[in-house]
Amino acid sequence: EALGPQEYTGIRMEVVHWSAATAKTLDSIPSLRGKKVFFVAATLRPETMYGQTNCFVGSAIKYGFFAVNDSEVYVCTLRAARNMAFQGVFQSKGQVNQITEIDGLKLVGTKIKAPFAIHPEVYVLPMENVLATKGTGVVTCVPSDSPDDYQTLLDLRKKPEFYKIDPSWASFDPVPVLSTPTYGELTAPAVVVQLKIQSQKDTKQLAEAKEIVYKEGFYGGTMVVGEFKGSSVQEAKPQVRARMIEAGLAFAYAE
Ligand code: A2H
Repeated sequence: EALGPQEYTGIRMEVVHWSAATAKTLDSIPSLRGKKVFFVAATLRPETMYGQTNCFVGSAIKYGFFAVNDSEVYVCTLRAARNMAFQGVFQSKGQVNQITEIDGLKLVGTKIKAPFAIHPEVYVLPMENVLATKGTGVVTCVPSDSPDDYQTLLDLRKKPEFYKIDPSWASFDPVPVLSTPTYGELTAPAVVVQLKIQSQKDTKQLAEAKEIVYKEGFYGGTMVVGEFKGSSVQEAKPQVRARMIEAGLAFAYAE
């Protein structure tokens, strides 16, 4: 774990269409009518957002709906909302205004916008290793550059009934975002194969894969998409982050 504060980027992923289970629950909450609702994903890799294929939540995690101002609502853990309140993210300074709470499992199947992504709208899916104690409890899935994300996507495709998902929700393929000297354009899938990882339960090998992929990408990677195509990942990272924030698609979030 890092010693200093982690500087995340909070990605605002607007809901396009609710899962049936959530739509039913939200129907009875008049204060949500006409509001824009956003899942907020916390990422350390804003430059990879071009490659989102899904968004992950933890099935057993509780998610709150928090009023940002008169027109917007954020979906994340209560823990993250408290941090956001301290960081001035909400209009009601320092205060958390929770409208309702819902189980992660029910959110699965919701369709949301994926800012900057080649796939502009993606689905919310379950991931077993989402921690309630880190970030917002919402994770963007970037299978090209995150071994955890890639393996989870493979698991979901292999066993859609077990995970209670419609196979079409996991049908977007990894999108090349950056090229690395050793592995080419799909670094995470290559390393998952190299380390013979079989499932998202292989947490030890996945931690090793994450280390390899991160080092390759951050120190040797070159962007292959977006405004900073051709730039090194190190150069692109703060610039993509700034662009997303300028466009109102993201905000700074630390913990
Ligand atoms: B990263 P750190 Cl492409 N539970 O974003 C589990 N994982 C979480 C999480 C939670 N509650 N909240 C955030 N994360 C993930 C992109 C990415 C990330 C890529 C490559 C590596 C990578 C797309 N997923 O992270 O423990 C998020 O995934 C590798 C470290 O604070 C976030 O950044 O270092 C990262 O873990 C934060 O983990």
